[in-house]
Amino acid sequence: MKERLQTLKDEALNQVKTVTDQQALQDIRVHYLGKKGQITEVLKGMGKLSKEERPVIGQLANEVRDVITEAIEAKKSKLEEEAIEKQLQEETVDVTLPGKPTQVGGSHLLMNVIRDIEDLFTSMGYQVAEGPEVETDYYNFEALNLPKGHPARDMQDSFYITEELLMRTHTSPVQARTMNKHEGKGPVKIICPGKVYRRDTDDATHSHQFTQIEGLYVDEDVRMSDLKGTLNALAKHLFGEEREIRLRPSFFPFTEPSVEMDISCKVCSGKGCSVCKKTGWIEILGAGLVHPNVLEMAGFDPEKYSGFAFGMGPERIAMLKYGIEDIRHFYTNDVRFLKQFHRV
Ligand code: 2NL
Repeated sequence: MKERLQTLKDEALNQVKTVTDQQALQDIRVHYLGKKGQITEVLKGMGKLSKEERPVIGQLANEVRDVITEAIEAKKSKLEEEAIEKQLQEETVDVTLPGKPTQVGGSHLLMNVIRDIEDLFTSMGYQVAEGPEVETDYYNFEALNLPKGHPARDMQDSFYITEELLMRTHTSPVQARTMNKHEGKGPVKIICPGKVYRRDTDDATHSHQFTQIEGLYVDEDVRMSDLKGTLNALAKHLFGEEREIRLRPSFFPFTEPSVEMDISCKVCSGKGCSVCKKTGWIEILGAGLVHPNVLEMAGFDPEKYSGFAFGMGPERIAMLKYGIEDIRHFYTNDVRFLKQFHRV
């Protein structure tokens, strides 16, 4: 039995020495020290021994068990340390490596144009006003001197939700609503940017959804000369000090008189080129003095108050300013287009 124990010890220590993973080590523990293990097997045979031999073998068996247990414990710690070390090696982060560059977005070109115009007008004492995109027939048409059956309604066919509700065709209803809130007392000085909708077939110059920015100034004694001075400041702010403006008579149902404003062509300095269609002038916006009917419907006394209004399309401004040839670029959102105009 002595020899058997000695062999078991050598065998076990040898195996512990060469083992490289924790599960195999656990298997060795069970094989030698477990309830049905080799040492227990030896101890079971103790009954056959003489009284003298029993304590000697018992002591030896204990010693062998202790030695194996110790060896296993030591190996276990060693394997655990090695595992942690390996993990540390594998999971090291080199904080000196350069980071992955993050994609930084920017505002849309149309937003830049709108903000630029807002900045100019707020610096002149205007407030920015917004309103609903789903609008009533009353505010979208009626309050703007476009009664039911008016032929000019055909020019602004829209998307109807019900007979009386539609996607707004211009931002003018925001101005009518704001005037109403003032309860007949001026001044009203607002600029209204936003999305508008028209039933249209999309092409290079038409979109069923686009943006507008309209301005309105109502007070006592507002005149055509006030409008002209304001529009001149706008044209020079947007396109440069060297630009001249020209007002031509026009028609809008909500203004009387109505005008259209052109700016002098920078490409040919007024001599005539393809941009200005050989006229030397480029049309930018529509404007006029607020129609007395519109003032009256919004609760203002047309005998006491007068006002001017104007409206423009930020898409058109951006296309002229940056030479963009297709309005669809604003809405197809190709980042290669958009990122050219990102502002920091
Ligand atoms: C254009 C022309 C215009 C207005 C918009 C307006 C609003 C009220 C009263 C009177 Cl509440 N007028 N807006 C006036 C003239 C022209 O827009 O070509 N826009 C793109």
